[in-house]
Amino acid sequence: MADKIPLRERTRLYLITPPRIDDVPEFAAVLEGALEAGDVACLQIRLKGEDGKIDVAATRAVAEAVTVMAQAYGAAIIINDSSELAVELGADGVHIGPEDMSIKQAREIVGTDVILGATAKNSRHAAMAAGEQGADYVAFGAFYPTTTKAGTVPAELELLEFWQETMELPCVAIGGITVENAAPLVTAGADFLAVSSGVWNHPEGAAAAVMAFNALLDQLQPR
Ligand code: TZP
Ligand code: MG
Repeated sequence: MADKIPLRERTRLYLITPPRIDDVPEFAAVLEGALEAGDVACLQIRLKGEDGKIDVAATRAVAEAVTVMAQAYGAAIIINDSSELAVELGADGVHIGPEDMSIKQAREIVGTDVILGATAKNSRHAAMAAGEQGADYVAFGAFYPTTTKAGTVPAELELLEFWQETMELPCVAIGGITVENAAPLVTAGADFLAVSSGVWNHPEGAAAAVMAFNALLDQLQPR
């Protein structure tokens, strides 16, 4: 009997913090409940100030409150925007967009042991360039409308299909993802689903959302 073609690994959940966290201990407790509820690959700490730039103090406060706990559940901590802060905080990774710095520069700052993620929006060219410069994953989106980030561009499912069929580098789908609309992204080829409001604003709470996402991901046949 011919060997079966190995399937890619099951799609995993990639959490992004809510855009603002006023009560850090309360957030840490909600996060712990969510991590207890099912598999979460990582938490990206994405907190910006009024100017749209990283809120360093808030990012530091949340990282200090949740890193050890999240890592105990096997979830990596990824810092948005700042390679320097990711290094200073001993984070597992950093996520860089085109307005932050080049992926090459980011890799030089964080070294080889830190996960480096790159925003690729709806561009396979940007994603390939990021891969060549040393990114460990690329993020495509926004697949659905979102109020969490302004100025997103729409991305199509075909981008995930193309990437999964032709590239080794893992891809993350992002933008307005909920338990209800996630399935096509998984079957199209997303290795990770990056979700903010679909978890934190879930009507039954974040833990229920993580449980429901995992039930869905367990059941879907990856491409
Ligand atoms: N990048 C593209 S869409 C988005 C980011 C950071 C926001 C993701 O948040 P949500 O609430 O899951 O749409
Ligand atoms: Mg950024």
